Amino acid sequence: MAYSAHVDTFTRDKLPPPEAQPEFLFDLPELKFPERMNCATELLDRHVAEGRGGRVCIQAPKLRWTYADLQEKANRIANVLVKDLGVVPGNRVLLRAPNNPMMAACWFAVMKVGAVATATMPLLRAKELKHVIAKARVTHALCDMRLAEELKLAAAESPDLKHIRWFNDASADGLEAAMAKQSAEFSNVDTARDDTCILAFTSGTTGQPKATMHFHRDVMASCVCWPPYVLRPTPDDVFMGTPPLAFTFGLGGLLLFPLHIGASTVLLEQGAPQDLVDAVLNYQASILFTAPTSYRAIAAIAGPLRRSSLRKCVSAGEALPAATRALWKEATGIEMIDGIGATELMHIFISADEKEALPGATGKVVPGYVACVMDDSGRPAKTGEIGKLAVKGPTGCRYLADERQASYVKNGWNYTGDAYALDAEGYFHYHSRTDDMIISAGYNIAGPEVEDALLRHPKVAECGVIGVPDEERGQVVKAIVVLRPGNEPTPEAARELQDYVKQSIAPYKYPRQVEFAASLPRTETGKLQRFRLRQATQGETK
Ligand code: 3UK
Repeated sequence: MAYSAHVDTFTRDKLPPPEAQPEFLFDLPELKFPERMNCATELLDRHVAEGRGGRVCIQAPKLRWTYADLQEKANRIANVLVKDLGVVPGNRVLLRAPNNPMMAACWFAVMKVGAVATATMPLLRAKELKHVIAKARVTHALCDMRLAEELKLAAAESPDLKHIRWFNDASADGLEAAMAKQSAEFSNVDTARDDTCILAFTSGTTGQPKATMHFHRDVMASCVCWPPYVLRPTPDDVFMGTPPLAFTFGLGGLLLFPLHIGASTVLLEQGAPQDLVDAVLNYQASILFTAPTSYRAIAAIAGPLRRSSLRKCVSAGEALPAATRALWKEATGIEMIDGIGATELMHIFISADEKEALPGATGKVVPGYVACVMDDSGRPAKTGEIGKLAVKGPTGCRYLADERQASYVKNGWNYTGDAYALDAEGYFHYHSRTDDMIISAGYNIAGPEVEDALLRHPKVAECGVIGVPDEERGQVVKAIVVLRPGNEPTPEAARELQDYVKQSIAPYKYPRQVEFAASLPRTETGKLQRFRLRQATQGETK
């Protein structure tokens, strides 16, 4: 067996068998990694070693850390993990905090000791945390004191989790006090490029969340594909955004990519629209990462961002409606960078920069990856034909001991579960999740297309479109609409929206049912939970 630094071999033992794994591609010269590498050395220590220790690395309210500061914190935490808590390489360390500098320092400490970071979404409750702890066989946890309650409940029922340290905690037994007693030096564990270093749980809109496994080389691969080829940041950029660090969209965009290039990042615990606008201006942020709905909400108050420091805006997590792209451009003058990524593939693999952006399309395949739209028999579909998106590249799906591996990976391809069409220019056009396609009276209708039409109506703040069972047509299109303030949810308003859709797209796609709601159910990562909209409909008495 190849070299591994893991003493605790749990993650290696739980890898899917080779034949169930996707094919990995390392054609780009930047992807020829050495056999041994530790991503913390590459992303953090390298900058200090090369004389950039004095550059700003992380900012947060009332705080500014240089690269040398972050290295010192991470080293002290690494020493606490090894010397006080007995962590050995390969152990799973749960991390739990809002996006803040200590969370980032803890993440690097886990990399440095050769352990496996298992970051959890701040909103998870004890029951969900218990599942994560059991599935990942978590032995240690570092947790922001303000999120202690649910973790304490989960820990009480999790015999494997024996050591917890709380941070952002001034008490004598808090992590900060323990750090003060430790050395600021640490020699990173010499991990193998294919030692697992993170377990990222999928948001799990249905069924139990799956744990995806990523190696040190996957972390680095995510830094050398999409960022330099599509985002093209510079060391003077200031990164900012809302996705949690526990979500690989946030981990990459707000921690890995800025550090890889020696730029700086602003970590914010609050991501409401006004917080973000204020923060962009206060910190002179130049690159923003958030989800489509958030851009839509910010657009209403984005006036001050026009001609500000902001120059690049990245949208991911769900499809970017052309209507939202247009709204943002009108408000700020900035053409957004859309990109589809997945927890299974670590980060973005189809995208277009601000110059290549094509409204309504996600973009082209990112260098390092290949992508294909497959028909039902697993052969490439014809140009323009809707099929299943399949992807291969330097990263790919490895579920930890999960039989659902076989439905994500087939014949070496990663099937993301999205219905796409590829045009003659190489642009990939998103239609819907494959299991969300609405079939009404024999027509295939993609909810997001109807949503895009509705979002163009001035009364519509947000909407979700689903198929609901119908005796005559199989399914009918139903829209759940959140109106902008000042508009009444009347039958006339519903008719107005229906007529509006009929005039902008093929009339058979119009929502035969329109329901008004005060808000829509979304995941912590900004995804619309269509299954909850469908459940709500099934619960109704007709
Ligand atoms: C959907 C999109 C259309 C799509 C993610 C960037 O979202 C991320 O990961 P998840 O595992 O979800 C993956 C699924 O989300 N999706 C994401 N982005 C887009 N659909 N256009 C988009 N731009 O269904 C995909 O299969 O939560 C995104 C980086 C890292 C990520 N983990």
